[in-house]
Amino acid sequence: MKLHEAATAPNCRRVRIFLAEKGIEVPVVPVDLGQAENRQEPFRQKNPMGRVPVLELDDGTFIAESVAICRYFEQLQPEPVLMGGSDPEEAARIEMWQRRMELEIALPIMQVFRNTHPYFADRIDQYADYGEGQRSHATKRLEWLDRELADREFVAGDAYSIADITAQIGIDFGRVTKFKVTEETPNLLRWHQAVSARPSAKA
Ligand SMILES: N[C@@H](CCC(=O)N[C@@H](CS)C(=O)NCC(=O)O)C(=O)O
Repeated sequence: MKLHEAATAPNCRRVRIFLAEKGIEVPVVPVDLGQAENRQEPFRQKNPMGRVPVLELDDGTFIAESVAICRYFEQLQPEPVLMGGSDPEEAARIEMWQRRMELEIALPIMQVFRNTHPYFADRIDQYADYGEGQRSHATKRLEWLDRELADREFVAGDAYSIADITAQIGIDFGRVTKFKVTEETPNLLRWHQAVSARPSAKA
């Protein structure tokens, strides 16, 4: 098994944190995003979308999409539970918050980068207005998440889960485009300090 990934990419970090929390080690194959290795053959045979991360299984199967890769490892090694165990209510609640963190926090922050940062200028069609709109959307959603975190320790409840990892990798990636968690959102700050203090945050 091998993980094709890039050190600076937030979706790759999501998988690395997930694996660190599970205590699973997987050999890594670095993909050079700077040289656009992911957008060319032979990488496109692994993932026609040209994106990292991609998990390569020993039988030659390729699994793309960071959450799908996390799901693979959750099934392979259920403990510690990060995506909900056999209890339907718990699994649905974690899925609900995972999707909210993906769609409302991480994705808008990544869209700010993709649409406004010079890194992507030669790689994709950029829409600066859309990027700035996503900044304002993400800022409002971070304020919403702050309110949500007023009465619970973690994003999906009392236990750490993939929803925390998704919010963490999105927010941390936001540093590149000047997002910062401050005292203005004290519950978010408390949560961010807690997840950042976990050993997995170094992944
Ligand atoms: N939905 C995909 C998104 C993958 C993705 O956007 N990967 C980024 C890195 S975080 C990438 O490959 N960017 C390079 C590019 O678009 O050229 C996932 O969760 O894995």
